[in-house]
Amino acid sequence: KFVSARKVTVIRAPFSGGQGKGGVEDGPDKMEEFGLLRDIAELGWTATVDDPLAKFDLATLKADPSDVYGNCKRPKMVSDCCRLIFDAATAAHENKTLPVTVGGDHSIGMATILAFANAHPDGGILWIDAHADINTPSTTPSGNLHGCPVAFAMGLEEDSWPPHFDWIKQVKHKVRPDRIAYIGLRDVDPGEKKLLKELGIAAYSMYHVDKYGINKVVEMALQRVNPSGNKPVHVSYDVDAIDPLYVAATGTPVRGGLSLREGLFLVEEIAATGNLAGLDIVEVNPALASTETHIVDTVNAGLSIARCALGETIL
Ligand code: NNH
Ligand code: MN
Ligand code: MN
Ligand code: MN
Repeated sequence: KFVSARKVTVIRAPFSGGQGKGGVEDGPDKMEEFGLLRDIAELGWTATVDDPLAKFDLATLKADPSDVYGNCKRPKMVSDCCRLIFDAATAAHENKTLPVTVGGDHSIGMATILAFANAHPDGGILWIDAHADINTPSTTPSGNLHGCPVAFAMGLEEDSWPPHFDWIKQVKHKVRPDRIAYIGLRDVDPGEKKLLKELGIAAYSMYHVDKYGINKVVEMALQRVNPSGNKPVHVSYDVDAIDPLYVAATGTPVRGGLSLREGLFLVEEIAATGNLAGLDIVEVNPALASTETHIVDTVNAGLSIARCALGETIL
């Protein structure tokens, strides 16, 4: 419908400047090593790979101590990289392909959901995460921009932004608060709670998953962001939404998360609507594993998310 002829654009985002830990930049390599492109082809999709950050020396950029603004860490690096990912995702939407952006940390979500909203102003976004990632430069407790992408894509509290992000102010269609819903939340900062309430954003935490079950939660979330049921949907999937039992190799694990099946079910359910028009898989950090099994489990969970999104079913 929104994607023609089963075409995927894999956007590589080996980016770690949105947070302090090393290793998350190896996410795309590991996902490819474990068979991402093979899996995509086996499901009958044709993939083109885009590597918008290839021209940057990311390690040197990350090490630049002058790239700070107030409490925000690496605003120039995050902005420059996000701008290229925004362009890559925008091109993917224009070409009617399905952008599958592989991180990297979640700061790149500001680029992918902004590109999606700008290309599909009536589309809906599901943010699957233990965290709400809606801190602004004035509320962020850490200064890590991977905790802020939703706020940037919505244009919240623009006066507090580092000037590097001025380009976002020129983007015509921002993410609207009534077109995004969260699933999996269990670690939300005080400033974020306030924003979620004030803006009336649909947020389904682990409490709601326990209370209603994942099936009902997905149904309610889709009803909020895509009430007509016929608009495109973007899924921004932070693998830390899934419990660290299954996804240990990630930067900010929080216990009490989605089971692996709940985490895959929700993507299976969205795929079944035929409305999926964008996907991010982020925060796979192979360096944070304490055993080889952690790496295998985490990367395979990321691959399973991709396969379910592209229509794989058990039977
Ligand atoms: N909320 C915290 C912050 O803003 C943690 C964000 N970490 C994430 N987000 N992994 O998904 O720093
Ligand atoms: Mn599109
Ligand atoms: Mn996140
Ligand atoms: Mn998270």
